[in-house]
Amino acid sequence: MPETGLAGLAELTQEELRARQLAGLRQTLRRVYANVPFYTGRLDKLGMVPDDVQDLADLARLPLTTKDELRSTYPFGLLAVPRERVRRVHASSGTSGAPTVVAYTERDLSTWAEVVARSIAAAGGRPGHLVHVAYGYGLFTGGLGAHYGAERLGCTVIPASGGRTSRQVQLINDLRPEVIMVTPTYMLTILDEFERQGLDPARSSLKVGIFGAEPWSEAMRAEIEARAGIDAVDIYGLSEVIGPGVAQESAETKDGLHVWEDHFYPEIVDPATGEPLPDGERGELVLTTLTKEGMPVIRYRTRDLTRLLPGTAHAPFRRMEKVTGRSDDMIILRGVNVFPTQIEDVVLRVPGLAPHFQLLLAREGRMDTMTVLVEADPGAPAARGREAAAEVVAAVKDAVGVTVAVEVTGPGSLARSEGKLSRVIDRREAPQM
Ligand code: DLL
Repeated sequence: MPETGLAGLAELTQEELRARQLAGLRQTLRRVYANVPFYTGRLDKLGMVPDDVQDLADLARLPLTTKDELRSTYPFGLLAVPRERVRRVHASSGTSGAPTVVAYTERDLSTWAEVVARSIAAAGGRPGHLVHVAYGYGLFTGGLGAHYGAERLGCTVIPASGGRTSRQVQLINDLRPEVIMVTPTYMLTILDEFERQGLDPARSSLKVGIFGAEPWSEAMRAEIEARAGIDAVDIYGLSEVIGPGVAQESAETKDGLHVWEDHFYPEIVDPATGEPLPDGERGELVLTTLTKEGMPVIRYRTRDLTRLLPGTAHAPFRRMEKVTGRSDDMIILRGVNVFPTQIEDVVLRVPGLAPHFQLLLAREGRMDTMTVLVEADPGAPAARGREAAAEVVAAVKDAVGVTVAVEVTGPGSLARSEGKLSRVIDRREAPQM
């Protein structure tokens, strides 16, 4: 692990880490019990006080917290400090209903910058590097989160934000950044723009891409690495917990993301029952903040599906496997669970297709159908389309176990991402009651 931002942490023993986590947990529980009626009520109902938590395993006695519960306290119901101590708010990217506002004290902003600085260092960024931030700036945590982390590491930040893709390419060419931080699907849009301008992105100054905010497959990693000539690594996070920088993959190993466990305590639970699962088993990630002041969360259900793996020789922090998808993104197609990343993994491996696709869900009679709309690669002969479509049908049947229709569309016909991309178009009506 690089020295910056991780000073002393690589040598931390498991015992020291667990002791630190327990101290952080107990302090967090005392803080929320004293200041947040929502949590006071929950502990009272269980007949518990914070000091009853004597061990990290006792955390599992507390109830899980859901997004709806955060919504129900909108906007400031979960603050554990007076509003005047809040230095900044962000809001999570809710698709419907009231958004959830999250709040940071001065110290929370500093913690956040620290975990993002660590993340950039683990990805291969170094002080003095130029970092091009093309995550959106604003209420979304991506832009400002990446920005202050890069500054904390001692990098020079290009705060490009999302959109205006031709200008993104110009900035990269002129300012020559080593690092780019952006969603993987917007990176594809930027790569297309390079090529549209007759430039080879593999010859750009970029060496590392730090991609997150949406699920992406190993095939997407291979596609981006080959076209951009960079190392593509995964950064994970969510607004409710802090933003980007909850977990980060190392550029050296690219084998799962180290959870910065001294600040965020991970558990995996069975998504159906909420019961804790042992490390190594797949389920839903649940996170508890250990050091946050403004809006700590206790056992927050992320809906993200993954599993926990042991730390490595580089760091004691457990790793989480690349997130395959959210439980709420899972499509149930004629009884088979399908994640958009599984389709991505197939589509990106079939020659003659561009890495741009959408999933169209419809209902014919009582049967749900899925059509994969995928663009032809502009360099492929027109006749290739039919063959490629048949190959996708066969590979999806083989890998996922379900039959889909595939329609190969013309280059440039599908919407491009400028941030988080929504791949699914759902034309099924609500089921008849
Ligand atoms: O997306 C924070 C972020 C910004 C992370 C930039 C990484 C980079 P939200 O808008 O609250 O926050 O969305 C959080 O996005 O629960 C996951 O479902 C998804 N997500 C975030 N990172 C990844 C990732 C930001 N690396 C939600 N892989 C999370 C898969 C991810 N999904």
